[in-house]
Amino acid sequence: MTTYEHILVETPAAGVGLVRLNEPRTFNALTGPLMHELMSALEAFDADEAIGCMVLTGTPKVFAAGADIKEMAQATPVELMQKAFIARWEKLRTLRKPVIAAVSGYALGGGCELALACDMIVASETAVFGQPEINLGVIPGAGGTQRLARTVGKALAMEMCLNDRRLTAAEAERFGLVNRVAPVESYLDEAIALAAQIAARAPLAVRLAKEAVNMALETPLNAGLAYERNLFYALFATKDQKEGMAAFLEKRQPHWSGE
Ligand code: DAK
Repeated sequence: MTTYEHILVETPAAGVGLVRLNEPRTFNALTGPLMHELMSALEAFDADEAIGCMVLTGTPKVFAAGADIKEMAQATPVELMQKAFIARWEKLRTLRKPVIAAVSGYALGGGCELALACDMIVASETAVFGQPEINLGVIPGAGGTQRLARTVGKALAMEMCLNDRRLTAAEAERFGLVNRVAPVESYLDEAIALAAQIAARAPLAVRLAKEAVNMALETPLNAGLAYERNLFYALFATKDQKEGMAAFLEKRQPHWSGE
């Protein structure tokens, strides 16, 4: 397995690829080199047939405190618009397999946006979600305003982005930002267990289900329904559809081939 400087990579359960952000001294500030490694590791898992679901985590104390303020402080618009900076973040959207964020401690700024860009979030009781960019004289730039407005609604998104309102784990669960909250001792195990369950399912159906749910955020209902229907039809070309339905009728467990 490739070794990295800023992250740790492992496969803690069958079918699960785990990436840990590993710069605790700077609260996992999302530097260019760290983002480059993170995206490379996620892309490698995405391309690995043995992996069905990924988990992205930090340490129990901090998920990530945002983009590296030192790196950004003197940047010009032209530098920020340079392909590598944007492209690194955009890659997350191109992953076909699901990614679960396991968040404990601070998820601030780009750290909150990174979690929001994942498909699900399992939080520890100590998790704090916030967009404090307003304190730096800027606004979120990696999806915070858009994804928060779509998940927690306009009222709370406004408060978070305009006035640095931070959400506790319990609030994040209440407002639909996270899937579940667990004690700090077990949140990562819960995220890995959830990922293992998903990884054991029919891989193509999982990928298309992710694609269809994401499409709901991109299109009007009519177009989304048509998109979903076409993906549904397409799955009837897979061996796993035949296997899944045969297994049901024969009252046995299905054996997925991923074909
Ligand atoms: N960047 C750089 N260093 C950071 C950092 C950050 N975001 N957050 C923390 N650190 C560093 C601190 O500088 C300190 O380093 P030393 O002084 O020890 O060398 C160390 O981590 C510990 O921090 P503190 O001493 O401040 O520790 P505290 O426990 O007192 O506070 C904190 C922890 C996380 C609450 C605090 O450090 C904090 O508020 N951090 C900044 C949070 C923040 O403002 N985040 C938003 C950054 S802006 C885009 C993509 C991404 C973005 C934008 C566009 N595109 C693709 C277009 C993202 C932007 C952002 O995230």
